[in-house]
Amino acid sequence: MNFPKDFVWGVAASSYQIEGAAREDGRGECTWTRFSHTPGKVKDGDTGDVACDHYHRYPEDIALMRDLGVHSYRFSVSWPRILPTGRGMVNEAGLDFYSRVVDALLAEGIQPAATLYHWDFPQALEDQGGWTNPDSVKWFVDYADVVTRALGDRVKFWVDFNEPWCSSMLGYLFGQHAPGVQDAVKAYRAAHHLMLAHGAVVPVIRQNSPGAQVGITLNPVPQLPATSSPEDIRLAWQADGFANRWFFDPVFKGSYPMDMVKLLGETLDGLDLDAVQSAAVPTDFLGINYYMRWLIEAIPGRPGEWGSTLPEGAELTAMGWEVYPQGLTDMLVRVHRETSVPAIYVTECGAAYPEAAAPVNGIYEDPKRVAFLKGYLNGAALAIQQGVPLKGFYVWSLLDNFEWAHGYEKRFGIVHVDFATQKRTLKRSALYFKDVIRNGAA
Ligand code: GCO
Repeated sequence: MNFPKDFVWGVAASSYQIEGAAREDGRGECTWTRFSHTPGKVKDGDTGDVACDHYHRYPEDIALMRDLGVHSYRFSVSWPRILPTGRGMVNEAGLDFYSRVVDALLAEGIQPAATLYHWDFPQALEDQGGWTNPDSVKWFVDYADVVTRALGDRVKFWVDFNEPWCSSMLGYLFGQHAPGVQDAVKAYRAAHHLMLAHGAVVPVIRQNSPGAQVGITLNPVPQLPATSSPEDIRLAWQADGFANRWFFDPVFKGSYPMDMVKLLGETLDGLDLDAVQSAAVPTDFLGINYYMRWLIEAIPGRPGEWGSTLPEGAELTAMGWEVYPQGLTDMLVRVHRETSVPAIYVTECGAAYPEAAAPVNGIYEDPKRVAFLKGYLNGAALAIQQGVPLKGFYVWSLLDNFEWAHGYEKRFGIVHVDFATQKRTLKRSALYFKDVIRNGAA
């Protein structure tokens, strides 16, 4: 399948997952530092203290990107590296780091694509309620102002938030992510403030970075009924409200889905739901992170409750996520149909598989990841054929890295990292992606 000539091929990563240097050059504590150092929260007690040591090794990593021929690198900025206590004093050393990364990318002809928030929230502000505090909107905008003033002359592609569903629901409802809270009221407060912050920050970024493309990255997950029973169909729509519409509707319609507002009832007490109108600020693009679909089924004996299941014989990644590329095509088509956004980028897509035993002739063989990427790239190409304005595709991830609560066990990289030595070794999938970029075809 061929891609348009000007299609943007990229790789993606995020600050906490790769940088390490958790206590260097004045970086403040983030919620993930606190969370990962709390026993029992992360597999094997892993932390992002060192991670891929990208903070020191970024020249080597950018050289890898250049050798693969990638056009763009999506990275994120660590808020507490810039503002150690979340607000107030600016840590110039933190800004300098990102400035050096941006310059090094540009020197190789690689376009920087910066995400302002990919989950490493300043602990000092979490101590004041984090995203559940209405002041978080202003905290975030002030931080974003500092970053976009410093880098906005050279970075021309900005994502404000990465996956607000994860920040709010994994962080404050399920507690699987930092800050590890389990409280529905807090989760919906956090989600609300994330939406308000999106609306408030877009004009600030535009002002500081003239001519830049500005957007948000959401992680829609298709919610399909596991059977044709009316109850499964009804619950699948509810799951869609929870996972997708609760974020898509604010961003594109300026309102919350009424069916969900009714269902959530007093969980939303005290929130000014109408204020979410401000979230429907025009953006230049929408970023989609795509990994999986859910098949929704009623839970027997627990009326109104649903769970997700897998189809018989499903092929799974190491995360237990089903390999189903058609889901990407369908979701891109749906998002294009239901929103007026002029451009869409897949800002993340990729897969974890177990580490291959040892490299052969200097390459780790990862045939499943190659097949995964081929499948999803073809899924993306099919969406373009159906009229979706898909402009680029970022593979998650360049390097094996800190996979949140799974620690280092789950490897998403197209480049292998030996975490004992920090040695980088190509996997076959990196060479496959290099060919895709060179040929403009998957
Ligand atoms: C995400 C996450 C990434 C994960 C990836 C694989 O944006 O979902 O940003 O940080 O590592 O999704 O789970």
